[in-house]
Amino acid sequence: MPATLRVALIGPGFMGRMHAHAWRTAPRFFDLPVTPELVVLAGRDAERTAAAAASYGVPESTDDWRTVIDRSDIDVVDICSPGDTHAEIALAALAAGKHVLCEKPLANSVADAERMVAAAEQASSAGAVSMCGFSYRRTPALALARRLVEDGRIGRIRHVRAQYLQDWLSDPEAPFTWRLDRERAGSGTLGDIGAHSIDTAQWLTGEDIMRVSAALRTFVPTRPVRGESVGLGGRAREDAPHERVTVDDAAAFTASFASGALGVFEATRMATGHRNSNRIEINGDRGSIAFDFREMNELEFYDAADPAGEQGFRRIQVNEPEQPYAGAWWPAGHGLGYEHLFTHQVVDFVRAIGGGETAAPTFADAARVQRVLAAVEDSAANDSAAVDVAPASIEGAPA
Ligand code: SOE
Repeated sequence: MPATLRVALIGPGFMGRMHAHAWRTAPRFFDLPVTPELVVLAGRDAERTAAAAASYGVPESTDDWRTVIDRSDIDVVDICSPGDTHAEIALAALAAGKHVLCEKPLANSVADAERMVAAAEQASSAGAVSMCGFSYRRTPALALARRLVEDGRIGRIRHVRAQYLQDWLSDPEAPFTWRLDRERAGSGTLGDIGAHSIDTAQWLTGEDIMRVSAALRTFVPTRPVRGESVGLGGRAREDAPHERVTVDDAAAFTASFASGALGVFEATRMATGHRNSNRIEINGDRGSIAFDFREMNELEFYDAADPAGEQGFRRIQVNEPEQPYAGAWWPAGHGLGYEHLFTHQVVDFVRAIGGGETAAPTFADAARVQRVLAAVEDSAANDSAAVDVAPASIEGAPA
């Protein structure tokens, strides 16, 4: 194992900035088997990418991601660009023997996701590690929830209730972005944030979603294009040209898990007042867990074995050294934030590369989320008819 792990970051936007922060921070707080080093940032626009690289502390930049794949001094390709680029970049990087961290959702289609699974399987025999960035798995409170569920503390699972609520599109004059273009984003709210809920639910319960019945809505069918036409405060001028929204603004679906547990899921960017409320509650026959990202340092836990007269949800503050990730940070009770999830993600990824632990979610896990997304879209297009989640067609097969 070399002393450093040289990283190429693709995508200079919000996620690229977040990942850059994580790559820089991880070795300063956690013991890692190898030290990551950010080498180059790739983006479509040379000037913007160079400015982002300077601001994020990345020494080099390029407007052609292909050049980083060809470089023998790059060990890791970290993909933070829009969904329509994931498959092409990941396949090229894996073929070149790089380790790949890819933002969620894994791809824009099940077919692409499964090609990525096959490529990751093949590359893994040559030592390449791949992982999908479902970052909420790295919230200490959710990692603790998983431990409790795995240890049987809530017993047999009956209900999963997941809501991911945002409101940044509730204003009909909020400008068009690539996230509203099906070609680039694959789907809308469903794939962007609903995918997080699906992954979290399957991971926490250890169960697959087998069947869904869904409805999708696009409440605002066109939006003003960004730029000149958008005036002060980010609102459109009256004469602004509009672009058609080709994805969902909101998704709602019920789900059956493998054991027969019932799920109710809701994802929206139209829930006024909710900037980023990512909630999940799971009820088992021995207890419950409940989490809301707005209180990300806390987990609610109900234990039906508590003595009569003392029962009730207890609020566990997840900043103790005994709890996942927390010991590497501040003294107990001092709290963590959104950016810590990404630092933890880098830690787990680098440890997997160092040979210690499995890199999860694997591309196969993420492809399973993709198949649930496809089933939801299928059901919504068929008047909410129940749709079975398709089994993997090529999971684990060579490319
Ligand atoms: C969308 O607004 C977004 O940035 C998602 O893309 C992220 O995955 C989520 O963590 C926060 O919201």
